[in-house]
Amino acid sequence: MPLVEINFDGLVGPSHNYAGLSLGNLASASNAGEVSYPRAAALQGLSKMRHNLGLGLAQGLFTPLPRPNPVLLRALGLESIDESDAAQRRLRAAAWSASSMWTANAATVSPAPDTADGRCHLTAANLVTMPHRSQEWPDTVRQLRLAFADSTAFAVHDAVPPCFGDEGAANHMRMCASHDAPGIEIFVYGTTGGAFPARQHEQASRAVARLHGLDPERCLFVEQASEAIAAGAFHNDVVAVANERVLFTHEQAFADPEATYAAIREKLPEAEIVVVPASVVSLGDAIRSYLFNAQLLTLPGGEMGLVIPLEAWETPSVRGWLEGHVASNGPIRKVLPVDVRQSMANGGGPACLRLRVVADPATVDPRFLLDEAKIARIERVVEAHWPEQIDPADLGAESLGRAVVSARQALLELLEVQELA
Ligand code: SUG
Repeated sequence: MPLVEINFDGLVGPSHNYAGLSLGNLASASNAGEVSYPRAAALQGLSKMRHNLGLGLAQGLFTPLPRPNPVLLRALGLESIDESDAAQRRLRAAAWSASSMWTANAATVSPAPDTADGRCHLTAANLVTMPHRSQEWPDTVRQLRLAFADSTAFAVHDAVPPCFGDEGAANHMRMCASHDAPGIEIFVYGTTGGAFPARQHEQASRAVARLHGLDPERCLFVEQASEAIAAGAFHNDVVAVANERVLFTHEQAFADPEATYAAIREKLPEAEIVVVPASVVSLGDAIRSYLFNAQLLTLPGGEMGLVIPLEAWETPSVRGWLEGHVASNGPIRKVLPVDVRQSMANGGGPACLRLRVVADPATVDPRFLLDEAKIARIERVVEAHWPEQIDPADLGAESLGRAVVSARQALLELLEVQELA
């Protein structure tokens, strides 16, 4: 079986809530304190998975991580907390976060054709910039080692040391003639100093490239525009997305756009770079609507489709640009809006919800791969066990904690992945 792109979506966990934990993520900040709907959120995610499977694409799933996280609470001395202390309540909320749903931040992936040893390499992301995300990687790496246990096909690395922040695939793009051909890998880092933290450190990107055995001649290290970070693009995948020979980007994504495009064209002459000008879609509209946090996918017929959030379709400047692009015969031939509003309200669009792995599906543990029937069975578990709603003020309630733990347990049983319990 040839190498294909498999999208591994993170299932929205039963503790999904809006605690406003992500500085620099405008959606998370503006929805802080709102009531969330974990059951509806997980069903929205599953219906995106079914949608993409229905396009004829390979689809996988990662399970939510253990929440509330007893390891974090114990390590912080917060097994019981002082309810009058806002800082303690915030740390407790971190231990309840369902943020592992955004699997674009789970790891950086270099497929086999790019690496020195001909295996697909994955490095879990340390996510150190945000406390609620920094707890993810040890559990993520366990899951990656289970899903990609075939060591003839995969190498799974621990996260790089926490002195250098790493946000995984959200700050990494791969371009190639076709998924199974050798590609160029583009690492996008930020520099600190603006109003909001730059989460990806250049040295983390360079470490990942070395660990994966990439050819330095086929790597680019590119700086993200500081205006983009200041405007709320806390990850590069909020302002740019690549697929095979196409880079789809906002004009203000990179610190030096022209030099970036030239370097890409030099390394990949067939590259097609589609730039959306700020005069047509402002950086603000791009970030609010998540136009670029889209899945740019090669459909089975060979043409490309763009899976966008409904919010993008509902933004007049964005819709106008997309309609014009499709009418002008640009490389994106189909626009496919999906409803992931519950995730969007925390800053996670369709592209955040998935980790792309180019591999032969036969080498992946089948428990992590989906078909229509399995999606239907997961939906039944979600309907029966996921809380209908969570008010962030309820985080910490014992009965809610028990419900969240047993909901995840029901999923692990269904998928027969008890090793992750
Ligand atoms: O890290 N939101 C996530 C969204 C991640 C989006 N991922 C990509 N762009 N690839 C984040 O900021 C919200 C948490 C909260 O407020 O409860 C949050 O973590």
